[in-house]
Amino acid sequence: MPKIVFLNGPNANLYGLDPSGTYGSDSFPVIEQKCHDKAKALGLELDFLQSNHEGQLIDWIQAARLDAQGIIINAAGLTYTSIAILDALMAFDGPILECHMSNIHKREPFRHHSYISKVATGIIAGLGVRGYLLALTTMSEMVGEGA
Ligand code: DHK
Repeated sequence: MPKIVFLNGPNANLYGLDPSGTYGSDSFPVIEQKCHDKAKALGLELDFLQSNHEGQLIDWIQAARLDAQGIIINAAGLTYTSIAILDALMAFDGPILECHMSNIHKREPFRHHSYISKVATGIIAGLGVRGYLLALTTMSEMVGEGA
């Protein structure tokens, strides 16, 4: 069964609690459950992880080199600042999908440049939790037999 690591960066644990509704109304545990349900239906093993700490995210990316076939990542605010996360991702061999709940290109200019995009196989933004599920479906095709 292919293993996918789905990484969520700082403040993702607050999704659904933001009164502006930028990240939808689903709480982070609900999003996590939806992703696990989808992964199960697709026959994927899923590590769905969240940290507010850059180093922890880097450790998980490095660990993924050993036993994961793909990475999906929403590095949240670190998307725009972290060359260290970019470097860690560059050392990963499989497909990498960059995901954002919101359409970052519709938002403030400082959200328009992503370091992750330099290494991402593809990018999904603005589709909320649907984008996460789409990323899992796409990843399943990418890592599947004969993909
Ligand atoms: C999530 C965040 O927390 C922001 O820092 C990013 C991203 C956008 C999202 O849309 O999922 O700018």
